[in-house]
Amino acid sequence: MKTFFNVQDIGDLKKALEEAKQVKENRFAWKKLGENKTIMLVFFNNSLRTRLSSQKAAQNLGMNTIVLNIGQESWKLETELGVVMDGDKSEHLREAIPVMASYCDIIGVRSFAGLTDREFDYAETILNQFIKYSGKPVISLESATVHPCQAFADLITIEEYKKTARPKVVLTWAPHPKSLPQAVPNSFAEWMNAADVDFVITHPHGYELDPKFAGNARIEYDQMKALEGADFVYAKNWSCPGVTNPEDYGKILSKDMGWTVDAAHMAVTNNAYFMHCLPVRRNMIVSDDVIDAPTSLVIPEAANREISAQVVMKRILEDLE
Ligand code: AN0
Ligand code: CP
Repeated sequence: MKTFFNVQDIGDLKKALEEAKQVKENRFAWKKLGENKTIMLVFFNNSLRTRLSSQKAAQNLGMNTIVLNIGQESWKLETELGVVMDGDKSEHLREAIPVMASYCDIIGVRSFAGLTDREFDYAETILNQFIKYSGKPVISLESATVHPCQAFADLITIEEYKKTARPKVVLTWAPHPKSLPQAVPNSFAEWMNAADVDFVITHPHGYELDPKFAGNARIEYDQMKALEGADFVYAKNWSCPGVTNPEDYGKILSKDMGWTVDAAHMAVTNNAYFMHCLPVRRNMIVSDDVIDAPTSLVIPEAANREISAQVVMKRILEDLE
C-alpha cells in the first residue's frame, strides 16, 4: 500500500477485518517490522485521538515517530501555488514537503477542509501535494474530504458488535454550532457502501453528500423513519457539501435541535448501538443519557483507532521491504 485515502486502498474488506482482529489479539507481534523506520505525523489542525492512536500504532510496530504541529512549532506554510508570499507564511509546502520527507519513511497528514473553496478542498490539493512532492507513502489523518483511519475503525467496531450478518446502519446528521468538514461522513458513507450492511443516510435538505461518497446509499429525509429498526446509529454534524447549491458550500443550513439524537430517537431503533467519531458536543449532537448508556460505543470506537492505524502502517511497512 502506497497511500491510504480511499476504501479501495485497503482492498478486500473481509481480509482487512481479519487482519485487524489478528493485530488486536497480538498488537506487538510485528515489533521488528518498523525497526529503524520513521513515520512523520504532520498536523495542520487539532487532534486528540488521531495523534495518540497513530503514535501508539507506530510504537506497537517498533517505528520511530516525529510529530509536527504546523504553525505552532514550524513556520507557517503557504499551500497555494503561484502566490506572492508577502503575508504571514514564511515557507511554501513545495520546499517543506521534500524536506520533511527526507527525514522519514512514511508521512501522515491532517489537513482539514478550508470550507470556502469547494474545488480546492474536493481536489484534495494539500494531500495531493504531499503525495506528489514527498515520494513517500502518505496516510490521510483526515484531509479535506476523507478520514479513512476513522472509517476503518468504525467498520471494525461494527464488525465486533453486530448481532446479525447484515446490520442496519444509519448515518444521521445532527446539529453543531460551528461549520464542520464533510470528511467523516464522506468516508463513513464510502466504507459502509463497500461493506456488507444495510446503509441509510438521513439529513435535512441541502446536506446531500458528494455522490462520489454517497454512492447509491438510501437517503431518507425523515430522521425518525430512517432510524426505525436501526442496529447502529452513527451521528455526525457536517456543513453544506454544496452539491445542490455550490454557493452554500461550507455553510450551516440548519441548527434544528430536533435532530439531536436522544432517547426518543433511540426508542424507534432495534435497541441500536450509538456511535460518534468524537470529539462530540453533548446535548447538541447527542443527549447525555444516550451517550452515557451501555449501548454507546464511542470509547471502544476510539480505542479501535489504534487498530485501524496499525493495520494501515503494517501494510505500508510490508510494502516498503
Ligand atoms: C472535526 C470534523 O468534524 O471533521 C474532526 C472530527 C474527527 N471535528 C471538529 O472539528 C469538532
Ligand atoms: N476522531 C478523531 O479523529 O479525533 P481527533 O480529531 O481528536 O483526532
